[in-house]
Amino acid sequence: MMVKSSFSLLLLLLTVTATQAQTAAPFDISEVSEFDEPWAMAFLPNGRMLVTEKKGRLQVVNQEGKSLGTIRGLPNVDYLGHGGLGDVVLHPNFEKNKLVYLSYVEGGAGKTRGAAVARGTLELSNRGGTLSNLEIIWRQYPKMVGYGHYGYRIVFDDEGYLFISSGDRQKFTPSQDMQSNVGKIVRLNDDGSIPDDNPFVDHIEKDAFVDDEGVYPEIWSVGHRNPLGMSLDLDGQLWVIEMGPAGGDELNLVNRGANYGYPSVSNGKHYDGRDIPNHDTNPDFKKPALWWTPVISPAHLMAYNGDAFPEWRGNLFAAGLSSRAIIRIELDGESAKEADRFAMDAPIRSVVQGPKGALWVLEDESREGEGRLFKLTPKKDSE
Ligand SMILES: [Ca+2]
Repeated sequence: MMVKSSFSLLLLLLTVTATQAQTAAPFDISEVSEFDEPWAMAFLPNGRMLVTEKKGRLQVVNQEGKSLGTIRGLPNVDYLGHGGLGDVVLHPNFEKNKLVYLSYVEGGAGKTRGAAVARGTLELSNRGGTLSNLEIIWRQYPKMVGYGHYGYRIVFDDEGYLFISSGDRQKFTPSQDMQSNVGKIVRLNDDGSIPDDNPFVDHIEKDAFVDDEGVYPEIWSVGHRNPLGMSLDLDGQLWVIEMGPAGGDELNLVNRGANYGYPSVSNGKHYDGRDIPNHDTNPDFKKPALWWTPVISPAHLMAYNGDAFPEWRGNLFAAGLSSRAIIRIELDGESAKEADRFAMDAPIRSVVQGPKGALWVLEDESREGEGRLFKLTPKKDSE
C-alpha cells in the first residue's frame, strides 16, 4: 500500500515536472529522423541538410528526415573516443564555388592523432553526391596520443576568414605553448593560408608555417580547453563556448591575440581535486563573459536571427550534453547572461537554425549510438 502510494506520488511529480518543462518552452518538438552518432549539420541552399556522423559518414537529408544518400570522397577518418568526423560548414560563397569544409581526426605515427580540416567541391546527385578536389588545409600540431578534446568547430566570419577551434587534447600545457596550435583558436584564409594581419604574424617570412621565434602565425587566441562551440553574433563578434574541467564551463568573447588562461586559471578544479586559480587572480588572462558551475557541458553554439522566434533574434543558443538542455543566452555588447534553460530530456550535441527560423537539434549518441534529429517550431496551442 505504502509502495503503491509512493509510486503514484512519483508519477504525479514526474507528470508535473514534465508539464512544467513543456509549458516553459515556447516550442513544439517533432522528431524528424535518427542517425548513427551524429555530430554536426549544415543546411544547403536547396533546404536539404548535410549531417555528419562520427564514424565517417556524411548524409544528405531532406526536411522530412529522409536520407537521400551519402557523400563519397570524404577523407579517412580516425574514429575513437571524442573524435571521428566532426563539423561541416559551407563556404560563404558556396552557391558559386560549391566548397564544403569538414573537420575530422587524422591518425599519425604510432598511436598519435590530431584534428584536421579539409575542403572539397560538392556535387550532389540523386543518390547523395561526391566531394572532389579534396585538400587538407589545416592540421593540429603536434599530433598527440589520446582521443579527447579536439574542439574542431569551423566558423567563417563576415569577411570570409576561417576560424577553427582547437582543443587541448587533454594535455593541459599546450594551451599556453606558442609552438603549438593545440588549445587555441586559429584564423586562416579560406584556402588555409595565413592572413597577414594575424596577431602573432609580425616576424614570419610570408607563407612560412612557423616563424623565427616558433610562434604559430595562425594563432588568433590562446589558452582554451575544449572549445566545442563557436559562433559569430549578429554584430560580428566571435564567441566560443568551452568545457571547463570539474566546474567552470566558459563562454568567451574571442578577442584578437587574447589569452583565456587555461590551464593557468579556470573557475573549475582539476578532476583529481587539485585547485586551479580563478581568472580573477591574474589580469593577464581574459575572464569568461559567462561561466557555469555546475557545468552544462556545452557542445555547440549558434546565434539566432530567424523569424519563427522573433523575440530571440540576437540570442546565442548552446547545446548541453550533461545538462540535457538547450541554453538560451542573451547578449548585451560584451556581456552575456543565461536567460532560459529548456529541458530536452536528452544530451544535446548541436542546435542549428533552419530555413524558416525553426531550430533543428541533434541529440548526442545516447541510446546505443543513435541520436535523434528534432525540429522545434513555435508552439501551436491555446492563447
Ligand atoms: Ca578561461
